[in-house]
Amino acid sequence: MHNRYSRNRYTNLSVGEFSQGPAPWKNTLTCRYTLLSYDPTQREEDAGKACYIITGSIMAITCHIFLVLAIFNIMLLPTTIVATQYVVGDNSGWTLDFDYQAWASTKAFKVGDALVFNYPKGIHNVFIVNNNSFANCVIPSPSKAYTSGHDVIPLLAPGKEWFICGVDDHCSEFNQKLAINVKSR
Ligand SMILES: [Cu+2]
Repeated sequence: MHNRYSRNRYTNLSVGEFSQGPAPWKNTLTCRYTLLSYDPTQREEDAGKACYIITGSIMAITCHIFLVLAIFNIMLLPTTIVATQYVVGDNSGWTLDFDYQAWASTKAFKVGDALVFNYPKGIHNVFIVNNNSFANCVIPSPSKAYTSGHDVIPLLAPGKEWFICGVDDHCSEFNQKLAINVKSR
């Protein structure tokens, strides 16, 4: 704020928005001519003083609104972008003979969420596959496997996502596969 009525109160704020906004002298000039055209007997000097006060008040109120909005935004932010990490199979983790479709049916996956596959490293792995590979348990190239035992896979786009274990016949014989539907936020 460059306005002399608000400068003292807002100089200490370091928030960027507060140093911007319309030039106060423009508001004041417009205000002065408006006042003079309503009351031609009013002296230019008095109109100017009145307008400095009016413009100053408007700017001060605007600053307050910006400040309140900024604080409100900061408070709101964590609730609007919060993402959920879903531990696949909960305490059972990523394992054999678990009904992952039943598990998934109770969840509402959204873009920005993530799946966490927990399993003993070396015993299982995770592949992101397409619909056909999911249905027929087609194992992709080993280089595409997640193998850490604690694989956090972000859900980046809305739509269907398919996951299978690529170890031995875990997918085909032990149903170690998961299909989910990701909704946009
Ligand atoms: Cu497995």
